[in-house]
Amino acid sequence: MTQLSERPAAAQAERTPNDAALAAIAGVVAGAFGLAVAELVAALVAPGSSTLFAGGAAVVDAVPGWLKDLAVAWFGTADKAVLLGTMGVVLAAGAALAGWAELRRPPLGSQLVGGVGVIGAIVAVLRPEATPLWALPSLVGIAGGVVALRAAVARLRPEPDLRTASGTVVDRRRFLVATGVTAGLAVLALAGSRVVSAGSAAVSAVREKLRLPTPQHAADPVPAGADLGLEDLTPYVTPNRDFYRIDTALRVPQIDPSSWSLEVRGLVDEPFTITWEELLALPLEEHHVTLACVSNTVGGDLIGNALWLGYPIRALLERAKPQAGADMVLSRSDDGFTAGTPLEVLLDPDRDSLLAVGMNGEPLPVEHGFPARLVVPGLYGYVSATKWVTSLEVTTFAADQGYWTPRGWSALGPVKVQSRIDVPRGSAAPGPVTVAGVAWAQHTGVGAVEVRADDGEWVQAELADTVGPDTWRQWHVTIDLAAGDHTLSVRATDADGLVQTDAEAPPAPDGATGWHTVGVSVG
Ligand SMILES: Nc1nc2c(c(=O)[nH]1)N[C@H]1C(S)=C(S)[C@@H](COP(=O)(O)O)O[C@H]1N2
Ligand SMILES: [Mo]
Repeated sequence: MTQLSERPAAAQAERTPNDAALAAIAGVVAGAFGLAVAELVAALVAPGSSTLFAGGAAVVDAVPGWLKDLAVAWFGTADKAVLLGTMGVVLAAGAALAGWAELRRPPLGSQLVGGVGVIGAIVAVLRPEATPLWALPSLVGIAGGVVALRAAVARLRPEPDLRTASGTVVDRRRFLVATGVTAGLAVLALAGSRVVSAGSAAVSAVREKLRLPTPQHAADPVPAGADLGLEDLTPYVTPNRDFYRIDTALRVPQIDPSSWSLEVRGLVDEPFTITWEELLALPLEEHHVTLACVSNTVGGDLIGNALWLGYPIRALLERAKPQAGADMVLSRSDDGFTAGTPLEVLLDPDRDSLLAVGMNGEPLPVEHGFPARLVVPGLYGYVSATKWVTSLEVTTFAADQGYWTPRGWSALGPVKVQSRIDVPRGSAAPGPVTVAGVAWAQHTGVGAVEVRADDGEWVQAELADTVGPDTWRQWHVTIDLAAGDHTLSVRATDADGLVQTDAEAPPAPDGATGWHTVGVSVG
């Protein structure tokens, strides 16, 4: 009896709110274990087939254009981290709920885990590059998650208390051990998946060792006057590490060049496939081209200028002999992304469209499309700049569309004339103030840039040199500013005389317009 008064068995047997919290924790740990198991299986099947990444990629694809814009506007290129973080929070909340449900209404928690896993399997199998095997990671993950959940929650069920023979007791110590072991196994599974998918390290190593051939046709040298070298002014050539990155790939495709090839097919008389070796043996060219993203807002930085090494897309298409009636080339990436580019643009002998393998003197960085991507002067990236490209299909705009077109973006995406003020940033001393920035109108070229303070007269800026119309141009001008707060505006005119409009338009569906303005406090 003394024992009973010390440890009332009846009270022990009751499911306290405490046990509900423990069940929720068990749910989160079991969920993490299931996802880690899925990662491990995915590392063996295909990197993209993991529940997390297939799910994330499906979310990315389902996102409408305006939401993509908003995400880029709010989080910039951290949008992927934000997406994965949000998914993590939602999944953790769901897993906690599953733990609680498994305790209160078994087997509801197991069913929840199974349901989420089945959705993961379906979504994975529906990925553009998927095979039926892609269901495996989620299915094995369900098994792992359910076993772990049931094992942990079973420990929260009252058992006969051996000490009293009559009452029951919940042994929380055994629960903690079971949960701890599951958490440990989850970490092990995750580490294992990282070891198995060390392929990414392998591809980086291959890239490091790679020596690209010298171009048959070298780029025109950058004139000394192309870069004004002003502090805070964007450099004329963007270093690779600073080059903006925009793509739908949550996991950067890892492609060993020895297994890469490009297929040219569709409405052509002579389809063919070219290997990496064959590509590098062709006469390569180097050109400076400024690449811009259609999602760039006025004054934004989703734009960069690089020296690209590659083979003319025109020559590849001519070899395949496009048929009459074709008007579009649908380029496809290893990860399923597609871009629809006018055939006419790619065949234009005056436009240096490249199947690029090099960027600023080195192989393409893995996140910029290694081993090969497209670069087309004058078009936004979403309709032209396919990274990790594996096929060019000659087709028609009537029959096919690129990735972003059904998501609210225009089928055609010529770059609009734009300009940006980089200097001054925020404040200046009274008197003559240097105002400087960049302007672009790829493939047409920039003809003039004007700046004004407040509602004053437009003042002509001096244009820096450039290698040609396919890159942006720096500009600068000195303006007298009195003490006080001022607003500086800039507008460019392209080489055809088209003046940049002040009408403000958002990025969707075919590129933002409006003048870039900055505030300066002088004093
Ligand atoms: N495979 C693939 N290629 C892609 C994309 C993508 O999502 N996937 N995005 C395009 C877009 S919208 C842009 S603006 C450019 C950006 O190229 P960068 O990341 O090298 O700057 O890549 C293009 N190529
Ligand atoms: Mo883009």
